[in-house]
Amino acid sequence: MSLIMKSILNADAEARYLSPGEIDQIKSFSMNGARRLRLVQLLTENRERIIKQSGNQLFQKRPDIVSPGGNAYGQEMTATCLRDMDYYLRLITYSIVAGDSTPIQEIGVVGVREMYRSLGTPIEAVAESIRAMKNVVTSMLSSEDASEVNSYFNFVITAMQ
Ligand SMILES: CCC1=C(C)/C(=C/C2=NC(=C\c3[nH]c(/C=C4\NC(=O)[C@H](C)[C@H]4CC)c(C)c3CCC(=O)O)/C(CCC(=O)O)=C2C)NC1=O
Repeated sequence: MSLIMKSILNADAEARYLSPGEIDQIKSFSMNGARRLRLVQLLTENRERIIKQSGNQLFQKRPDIVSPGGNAYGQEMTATCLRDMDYYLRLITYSIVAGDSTPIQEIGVVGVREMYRSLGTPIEAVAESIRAMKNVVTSMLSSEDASEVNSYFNFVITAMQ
């Protein structure tokens, strides 16, 4: 949920106006909005390149997953693996817009261990794929922009450890 909705719901639950602290938080959130949207636009426009490059990094680091017996072995499974990476990049763009990790948490993290266990997918390799995307994205951004975006990549990586 966005900071604005959260503040409104909290205030309304107590039938009060927004507090000065809440207004300050919403102010900095709004002032930062153009930057967040610019980042989302950049990631969205470059998603194919980001997935391709980070997929290559992953498969170089973990050749076992695309070798016979590996979970992403074969064209179809490799494509599904890249699709999962694209899912996570998409969820990260939602969280950048919202300025909040809740979208990733609710759509991509809750139950993820059980899901990958049941698919026979090594979750540490999925975490490695997120790390590869983080590296590729970081190389495209200023350090200030990278730190905003990296917190969400880190959130996913930590949840998979
Ligand atoms: C948006 C939230 C969301 C997520 C996260 C998601 C993941 C997801 N990944 C799946 C499969 C899969 N996921 C992978 C991914 C990988 N295998 C590896 O070895 C690599 C480490 C990794 C790529 C980085 C593979 C290979 C499959 C197919 C497994 C199979 O069919 O046996 C499946 C099973 C159904 C399907 O094939 O679509 C789901 C539900 N679905 C969702 O809706």
